[in-house]
Amino acid sequence: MIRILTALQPSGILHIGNLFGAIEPMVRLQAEKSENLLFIVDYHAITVPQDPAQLRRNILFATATYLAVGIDPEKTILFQQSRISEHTELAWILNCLVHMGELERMTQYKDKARGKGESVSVGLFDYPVLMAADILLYDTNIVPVGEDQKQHVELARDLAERFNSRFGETFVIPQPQIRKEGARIMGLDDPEKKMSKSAPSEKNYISLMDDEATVLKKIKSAVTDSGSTISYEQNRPGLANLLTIYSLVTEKSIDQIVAEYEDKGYGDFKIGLAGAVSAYLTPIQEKINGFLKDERSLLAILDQGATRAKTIAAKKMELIREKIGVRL
Ligand code: ATP
Ligand code: LTN
Repeated sequence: MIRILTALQPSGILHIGNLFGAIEPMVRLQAEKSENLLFIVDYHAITVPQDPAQLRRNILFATATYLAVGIDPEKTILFQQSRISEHTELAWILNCLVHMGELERMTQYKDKARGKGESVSVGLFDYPVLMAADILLYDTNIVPVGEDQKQHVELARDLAERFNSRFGETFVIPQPQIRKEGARIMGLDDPEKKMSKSAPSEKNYISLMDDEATVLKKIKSAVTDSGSTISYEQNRPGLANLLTIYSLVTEKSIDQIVAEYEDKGYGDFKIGLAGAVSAYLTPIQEKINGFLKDERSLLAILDQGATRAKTIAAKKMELIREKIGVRL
């Protein structure tokens, strides 16, 4: 059986980039005959300071969001990373295989460490190793992620190969799966960089919880270019990004949307797009709020997911301990 796995940080704000790059592909994959795992990487989240009460709320919010967008906890093992201690245990073993240089090369680390000098946390540096453990522990075949995480999945592959050649066949070599459309939704205020919740301005992203007025305001202020016609071209990155979003929320092709706006300008296009985004988000928001009202059910779903994940992880960890020689 093919195993598909992905994870997201419980960072409070989830934006449409996260939704289309990472969560939606998981919803679609539920139709396949595979075993699917989706989890909330709370131990990755603490690589930057977190307020404990807020972190707790964010974990529940993330759970509610996955359910709201169509994750079915019967078809997908939905759980919290910190509940399965094997993740951090395997990370330690992989720490003893990974090279400093490999981690120093990681783009995300370089971006996040910038300006922090010597006070950058070891957790931030080690983040990709915990991620490799997340993936390898479950003999994962496919890892659907956004483009920015490809380098981390490649490290997981390298570590799996290194472990296998040193200790004998143990890990499956995982494949990253990057969706073509939506793999990289760009920032509204800066279409050269990916949409990101840690962007300096809120105008960078559309949060899943943004109301209609906010969506309209953000889209109206989105950077485009000095042209006036609506067309999809590489050298018009702002407009191309908006067209991609339009296509994702309506499931219409970009050509179809371009045809609809043939005789219209940016003003009409942006109003149309804002309406389409809100029409897409409103039912999701209602569902999220509904799930959040019933905390006990959310906790029960996470409990059930943890039990299922633990069974797989504990068995694999036994084999790993045996391979490295600590199991007597
Ligand atoms: P930050 O920018 O603060 O690091 P983020 O917004 O990139 O956070 P993550 O929690 O790092 O969010 O990513 C969660 C998932 O969403 C990952 O699989 C990532 O590849 C995907 N993702 C993030 N941003 C985008 C984007 N702009 N377009 C498509 N996918 C994205
Ligand atoms: N680093 C990823 C989250 C993540 C992940 C994983 C994704 C942690 N462990 C395992 C896929 C598989 C991120 O920030 N998006």
